[in-house]
Amino acid sequence: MEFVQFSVKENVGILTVARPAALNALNDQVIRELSEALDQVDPGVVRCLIVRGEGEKAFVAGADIGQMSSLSKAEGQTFGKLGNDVFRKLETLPIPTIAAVCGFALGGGCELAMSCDIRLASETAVFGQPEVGLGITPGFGGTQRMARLIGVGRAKELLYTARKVKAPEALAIGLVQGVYPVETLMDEAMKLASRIAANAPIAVRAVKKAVNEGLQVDMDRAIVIEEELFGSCFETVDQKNAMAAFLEKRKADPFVNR
Ligand code: DAK
Repeated sequence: MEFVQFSVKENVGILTVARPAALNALNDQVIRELSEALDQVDPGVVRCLIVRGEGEKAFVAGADIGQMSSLSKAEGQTFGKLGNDVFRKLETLPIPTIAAVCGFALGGGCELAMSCDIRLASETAVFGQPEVGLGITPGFGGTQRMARLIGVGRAKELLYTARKVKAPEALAIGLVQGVYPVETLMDEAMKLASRIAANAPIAVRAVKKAVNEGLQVDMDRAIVIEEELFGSCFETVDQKNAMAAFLEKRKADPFVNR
């Protein structure tokens, strides 16, 4: 892969968009490589995934404007589907995901971050959906995920105006869950990922599925989804060992993901 790197460090996967000459902008090759990298994430090994951009200036500065500028209607729709399929693959990845956003996260970059479960930002981070200023709508799920994450009124204000949001405001409106100096952002993301990775992986994956799927349906159905996932955790090695350790008043062994 030319523009996407994937590595694993102690059960934590790190996926890096690495096209710094174009501020990590997403052309179709980057999007295809992201898809390929996501296919490499093995939940048997990786318990949490961090998504980042190379360098300090940009997480991802959007879809590639040069490439998009000459698309026909049909090509635009195809490009939108390519991105949407990959971002949905990221959103529904069985393990938790954290976007570590340093610098610009605009357009497709903001949408990439919003496809992750949790967003941590650098103090220098800037978010926004500038598409209406370019004569298009957000095309990788921005209209849908932003409204769900920060509420309909706030999302519409940002989407209609194309206004950029700096890190402190992003934190205040719930677009991100933490803001850190540039130098410590990745350490903080690793700390959070390691904390997640230290919990029972089958249970953590079930929680992600319960939240994601439950939010798509009414409460009566949602609670049944939770019941089923709750039940699925029983008889696992980790459930048995952790509860036995509690009852025997001893420290539990590390979870084995079985
Ligand atoms: N695409 C391509 N190249 C980009 C880019 C982008 N989005 N952003 C930056 N670059 C390139 C610049 O062209 C420049 O390249 P060279 O000229 O050096 O070759 C290099 O990165 C450095 O950028 P600047 O020289 O502009 O750096 P500055 O510090 O001056 O400014 C900036 C940084 C982030 C403020 C500025 O680069 C900027 O405004 N970039 C564009 C941000 C933007 O508008 N992003 C949103 C793109 S729209 C859809 C599917 C998808 C989408 C929509 C619809 N459907 C199919 C319906 C998604 C749309 C978007 O993401």
